[in-house]
Amino acid sequence: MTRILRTAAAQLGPIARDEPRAGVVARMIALLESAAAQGADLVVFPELALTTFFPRWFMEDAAEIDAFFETEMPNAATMPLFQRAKELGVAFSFGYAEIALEGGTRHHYNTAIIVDKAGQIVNRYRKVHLPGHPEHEPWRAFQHLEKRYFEPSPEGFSAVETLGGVLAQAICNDRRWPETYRECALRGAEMMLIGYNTPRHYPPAPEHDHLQDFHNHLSLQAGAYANGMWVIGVAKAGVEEGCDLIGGSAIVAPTGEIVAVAQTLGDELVIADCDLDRCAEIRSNIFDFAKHRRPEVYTRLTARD
Ligand code: CDV
Repeated sequence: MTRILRTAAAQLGPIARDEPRAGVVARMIALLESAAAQGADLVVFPELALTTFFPRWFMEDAAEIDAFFETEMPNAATMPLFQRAKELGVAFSFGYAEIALEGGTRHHYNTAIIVDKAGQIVNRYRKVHLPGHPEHEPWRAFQHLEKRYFEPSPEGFSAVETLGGVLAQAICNDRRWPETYRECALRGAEMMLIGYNTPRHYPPAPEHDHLQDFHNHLSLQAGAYANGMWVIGVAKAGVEEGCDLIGGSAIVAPTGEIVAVAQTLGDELVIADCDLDRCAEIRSNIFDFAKHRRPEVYTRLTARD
């Protein structure tokens, strides 16, 4: 029996600061319906898919900040997406800003979930690697305040058995870290779902701005190849509130080859048939972990110093 997941990377174009969630969800449903009409099993949306990328602004007012967060999922705004996907029998994933009440304390996370074809949330991942800075840095053309608005995940990575395979999630900056893919691969993941918001301009090192698209695909392709897994990279793209976000949403095979890639910087589907059994092409060969890995000499990888 083949294990082919027809997967759609559902790239989103810019979302304005004042665009209501209902408008964004309507755009997501349009992409979902188009993907379903093309036989997709799984539709993957980007990081912080429901709102504009708000960490670009310095804010001090808690209510103003919390307005970008969701306190429950699904909620009134996203329920139409959950319902339509269930009617169509399509699984999906998306990122959002989460407020979680844990032990009587409110926590803020940059979160992504996987929802199966029956409409159940089967995986919830909170971003591990939070880039940026915690305080206002007015010298920047725009802020990147993820370290101010979010806490890093306390639980780390997870892999879930669903859709006949094993799926894992990461969020944006996580994709640049080789540890992300290896940790998930060791947990059995055969496909990584990774949404991102990546500005073309990186204020601390503007000399690398022209390399943003290259570094994006380099990271996705290297992660896929060195771990023998499918990688679905999905952008929020285009000029959002004056900030130029890269596109380049891509589906990468376990060989590291890009099999489908976005052509625009707007709402766009990138679709490919992902045969999960192809992971063995790499994992039973050059990266056969059981045969060739040497964890006993990798002692620095989990040590603090
Ligand atoms: N949303 C992100 O995590 N963006 C970061 C940038 C800005 C450093 C990224 O790695 O793409």
